[in-house]
Amino acid sequence: MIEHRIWNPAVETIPREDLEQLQLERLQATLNRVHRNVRFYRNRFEQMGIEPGDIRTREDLRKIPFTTKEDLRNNYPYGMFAVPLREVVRIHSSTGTTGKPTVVGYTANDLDAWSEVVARIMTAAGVTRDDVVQIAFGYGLFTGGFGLHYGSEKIGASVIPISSGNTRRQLMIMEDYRTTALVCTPSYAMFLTEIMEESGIDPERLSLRYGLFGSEPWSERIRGEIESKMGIIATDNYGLSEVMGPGVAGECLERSGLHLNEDHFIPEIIDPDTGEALPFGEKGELVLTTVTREAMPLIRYRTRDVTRLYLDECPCGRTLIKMEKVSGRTDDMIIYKGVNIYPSQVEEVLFEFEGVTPHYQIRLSREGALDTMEILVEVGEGIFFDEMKKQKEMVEQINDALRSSLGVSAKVRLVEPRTLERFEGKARRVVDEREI
Ligand code: DLL
Repeated sequence: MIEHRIWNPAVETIPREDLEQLQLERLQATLNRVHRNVRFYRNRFEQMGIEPGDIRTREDLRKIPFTTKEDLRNNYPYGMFAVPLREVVRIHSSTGTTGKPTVVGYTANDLDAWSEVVARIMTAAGVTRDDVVQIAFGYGLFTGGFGLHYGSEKIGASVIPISSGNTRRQLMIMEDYRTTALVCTPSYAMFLTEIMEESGIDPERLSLRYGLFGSEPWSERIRGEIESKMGIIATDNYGLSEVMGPGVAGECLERSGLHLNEDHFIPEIIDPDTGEALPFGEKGELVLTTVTREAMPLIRYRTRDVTRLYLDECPCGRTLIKMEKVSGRTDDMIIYKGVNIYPSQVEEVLFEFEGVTPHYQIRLSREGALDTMEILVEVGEGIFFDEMKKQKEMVEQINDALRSSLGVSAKVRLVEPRTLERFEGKARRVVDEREI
């Protein structure tokens, strides 16, 4: 029997009707606030001929156009703020790879709300005040470190704010300080397990019980590996800087979907191509509206993350809606010879093969007018030292499997154990060298 704990039962087990009422009230207040204080939204409402009072139901919300990352960039740095800067007590920024980053502001109340939602996901994942939590997310403009930090302190756990990197030191501290809960990206957890193996650290020597991983997509296979190599229960948690940071949703110990903190965020699922709402339960792009934020409320923000929402009777007792593990981002989609491919689809095919490690890289390049896709696959020692003939057979089998599942062929190359790059933060699986 799993023992489930709930941080804020009044909200997390709220009857759905009451929740919907609460959401609508908070939505009204948010719409009034942005209408009054954010020029971007006021202009939008005027263009559409909408007053905040016209939005009375969840369906009405669909009348309001989406907010996109582009909108945030156009209003760089503080144009989306709904309060004067003197009310803002913290500033974070999203990890933009191109162009200007997006700026995110928090009032003192926003920081309280943030700690509250993170306290919920941590409790759902098994952490209590008796735990020693090692936070190996970067501390800085990235929301991972600070977000998890204040949530952990709120529940009264002993927090080790070690930040990311310096892997051997992480392991020494993990052992000596008797860390019971590890918080980082799944990629970094994988890397830690490798260094554990290399340095002969037996998980039995550690006190670890829980791992809370997020900030990037990860498959069930990776979950299985981390759990068995570290001897822990690994849960997934989700969030994004633009709408707050970590704490938007998190798995309970059932590990069957992430409970979304709906009293703070209203989720919708849309067709990423048409922007139309999809029928409940279908997979598409997640759109979030914040209903409690003061400094930077966002209405119908397009996350670009692909998932599905559903309601079930979770044995943990939470009534909050569930979100399936995010499988990837719409903008991670590779268009190769006219075919749309997600890295997670490639991963699924690769992981079917025994001897393939969870490390791979997809490289796209252009030779003349021709696009080429090469997939580097790191294999275990057993395979690598096999005779050439066996390796060739494996390459052919992977090629066939990729062709039948994706409809395109790629050049597969097996590479030696521990040769592909490892990551302390989010992994980068695709290297696209084609000129656009
Ligand atoms: O990654 C916030 C965060 C920190 C979440 C720590 C969880 C733990 P950004 O850097 O703005 O913020 O990146 C947000 O990361 O839109 C997703 O594409 C991806 N992402 C975050 N969590 C997950 C997850 C933080 N559990 C972007 N599964 C999001 C899959 C995730 N993708």
